[in-house]
Amino acid sequence: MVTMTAPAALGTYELRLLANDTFTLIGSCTYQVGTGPALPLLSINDVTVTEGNTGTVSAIFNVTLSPAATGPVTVSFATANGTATAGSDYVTNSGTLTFNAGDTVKTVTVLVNGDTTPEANETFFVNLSAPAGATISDSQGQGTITNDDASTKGPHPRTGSRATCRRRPTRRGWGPGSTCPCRDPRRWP
Ligand SMILES: [Ca+2]
Ligand SMILES: [Ca+2]
Ligand SMILES: [Ca+2]
Repeated sequence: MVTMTAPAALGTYELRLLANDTFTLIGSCTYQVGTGPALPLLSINDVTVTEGNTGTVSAIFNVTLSPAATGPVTVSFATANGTATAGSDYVTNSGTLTFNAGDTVKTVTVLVNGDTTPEANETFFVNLSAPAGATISDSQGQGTITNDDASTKGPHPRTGSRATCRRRPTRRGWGPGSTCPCRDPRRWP
């Protein structure tokens, strides 16, 4: 038996067998050093949902495998905060997707919590990692939560924002001539 180490450079090579005493060519064959067939690609899309005021709304992400594989493909997924916060704005989700032979699309559902709090539009992410049987071409889906709550408060005296002030009035009340007692614009959400 002959064991050979393949050359590092890709290409076509010829293997020759020579007689030990006369260096006469006894036989030869060609062989190819290559990368093998390319793995299929995984990607995830971006999703926008309107927040709602109660219960949850589903943000459904599509994870796409292209082209379809002939064997099983798996990939892990996990949510991550952007400006939105897990636990209050949306529900954390993570796990593993399995594509059987021929499957091209799997979904990841993230539950977005409704509320009546005036906020900016907020974002979170679904990240793909640890693929098996495929490579990742787009690892991050962005979820955008469109806020649908208008403020009932007047504009902030300094910033002009119409978002609700989270600070409570003191025992003396909100103070004369002002819709908000905030001295610090950073306290205005
Ligand atoms: Ca709402
Ligand atoms: Ca919210
Ligand atoms: Ca809101």
